[in-house]
Amino acid sequence: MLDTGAKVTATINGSVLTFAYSVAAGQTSPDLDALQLFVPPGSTLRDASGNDAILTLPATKLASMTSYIVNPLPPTTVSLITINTGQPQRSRLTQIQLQFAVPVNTALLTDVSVVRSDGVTVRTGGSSGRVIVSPTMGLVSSATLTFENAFAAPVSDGVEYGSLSDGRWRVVIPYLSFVSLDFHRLFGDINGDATVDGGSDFSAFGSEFGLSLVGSPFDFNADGVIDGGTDFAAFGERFGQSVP
Ligand SMILES: [Ca+2]
Ligand SMILES: [Ca+2]
Repeated sequence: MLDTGAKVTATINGSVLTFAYSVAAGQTSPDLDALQLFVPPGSTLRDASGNDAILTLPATKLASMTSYIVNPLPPTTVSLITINTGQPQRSRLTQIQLQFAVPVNTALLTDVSVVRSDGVTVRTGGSSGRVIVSPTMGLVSSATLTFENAFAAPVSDGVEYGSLSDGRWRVVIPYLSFVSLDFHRLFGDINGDATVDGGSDFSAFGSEFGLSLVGSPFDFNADGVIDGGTDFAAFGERFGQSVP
């Protein structure tokens, strides 16, 4: 099994195993690698003394010995980035959608990072804040990024209750040669002008205060209620402030 998703069949000639790999449509790899060796069920592979073949991959991997690039994606692959499904609010930043100019195998999007201007990084497989790419596999024309913390922790430097934390961020995907423009998150900023102000933001908060609302941008701790303890306190802390 290769990292393009291809399964390669070996042919045996005496003591030599030969693998032939033909690139199929949609297969890409920034550095071709072998992920797994296996013998099909019902088959055996033994040496002349009857010992089963060792099916662990050598420590020196294919990718570290060679640099075969399969169908490199153009740097223009990401054609559009949409934050919060296009809503202006940056009070809770819970979703980023990427559109692709050519189909992308999302199983290969293992290096997606969202990086804050001070260096805090939320990444796929991160040990603290994590990016979740959806769908997890398949050739697609768009993918959605959401955020969580390792071990189901509610808060980390980068992710608070499913939203990126306050600050200026950018999406970085080396595999697609992509770095986005900056965008911000500031809890309380309902009109997306990077300030929590008395006009639109405060009056919008007031109109939801005390209500039970699923997915409200004013629900700081995402518990379904806009309350005085957590949510209003978080709003008050930021009142009059701007994203640097
Ligand atoms: Ca505002
Ligand atoms: Ca709440």
